[in-house]
Amino acid sequence: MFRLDGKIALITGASYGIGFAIAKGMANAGATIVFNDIKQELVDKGLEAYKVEGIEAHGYVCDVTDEDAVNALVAQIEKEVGVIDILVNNAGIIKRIPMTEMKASEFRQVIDVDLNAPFIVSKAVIPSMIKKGHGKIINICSMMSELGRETVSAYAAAKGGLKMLTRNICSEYGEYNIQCNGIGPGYIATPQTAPLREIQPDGSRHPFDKFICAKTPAGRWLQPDELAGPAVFLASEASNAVNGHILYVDGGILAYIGKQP
Ligand code: NAP
Ligand code: GCO
Repeated sequence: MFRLDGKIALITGASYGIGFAIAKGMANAGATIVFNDIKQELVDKGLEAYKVEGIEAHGYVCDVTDEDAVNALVAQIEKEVGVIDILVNNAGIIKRIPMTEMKASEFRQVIDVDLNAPFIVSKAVIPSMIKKGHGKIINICSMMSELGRETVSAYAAAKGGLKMLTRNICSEYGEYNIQCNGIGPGYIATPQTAPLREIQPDGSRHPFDKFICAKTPAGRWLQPDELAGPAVFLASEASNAVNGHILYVDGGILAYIGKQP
């Protein structure tokens, strides 16, 4: 029941990072992998990286915030690959700026990629999922779907909204055998969090690196590949009765007060 053979999975923003790791896991479970990125050079790099893993992926250039481009992408995928069975709304950005110093345009940009785009892409794939009689949508949420912290106001607002968009897609389309769930990763070692792990000029660890390790019961950053199993579960028949759920894959951060300094 955990296999994805015969299923077509679109993972947005999956040339590298969490999307790439989730795509690898889904490919190993039998899915056909389709991904997009904003730049052709990144799509090409991604195709190479999938090939190294023995995965013949399908890559497309598409900005997920552009509704016309997304609708054209889904039509092209349906023509060239087939109807999308599994959608992972993974593409995302973050801007770490104190709120009172953040421009409204910067706030809007984060909301556009992290919240508006999952709406746009989900809206584009749901009609064919309804026709096909099933579908799986997985939204990549965050610790910031539940918690705030300094400098990430736009990101937290977007990821909090994404949690409720997940629940609303579940509510509105569950009757068509479409399950929409979220994955809430903890702190994962990817390019997006690299600035939080930079070695300081004096050779010491970044204060945030030490902070996160104290907040994670296992005392470490998580790896992208640790998200693959939960994603395969939510993409498979094994989760057909799971809907509107945010599965936190955080190593226990949300359960833990943190190690005493
Ligand atoms: P990442 O390394 O920054 O990768 C993000 C990917 O999304 C990149 O391939 C990026 O492409 C793509 N992307 C950004 N804007 C796009 C757009 N408008 N259209 C298409 N693709 C776009 O991030 P990550 O750490 O893998 O995170 C992936 C997802 O997990 C994000 O939604 C993030 O918020 C979430 N998340 C991350 C963590 C973590 O600790 N890393 C934890 C919780 C949740 P470009 O390179 O061209 O920009
Ligand atoms: C940050 C980090 C986090 C992670 C992730 C945690 O600046 O706090 O980037 O937001 O990306 O979302 O779940």
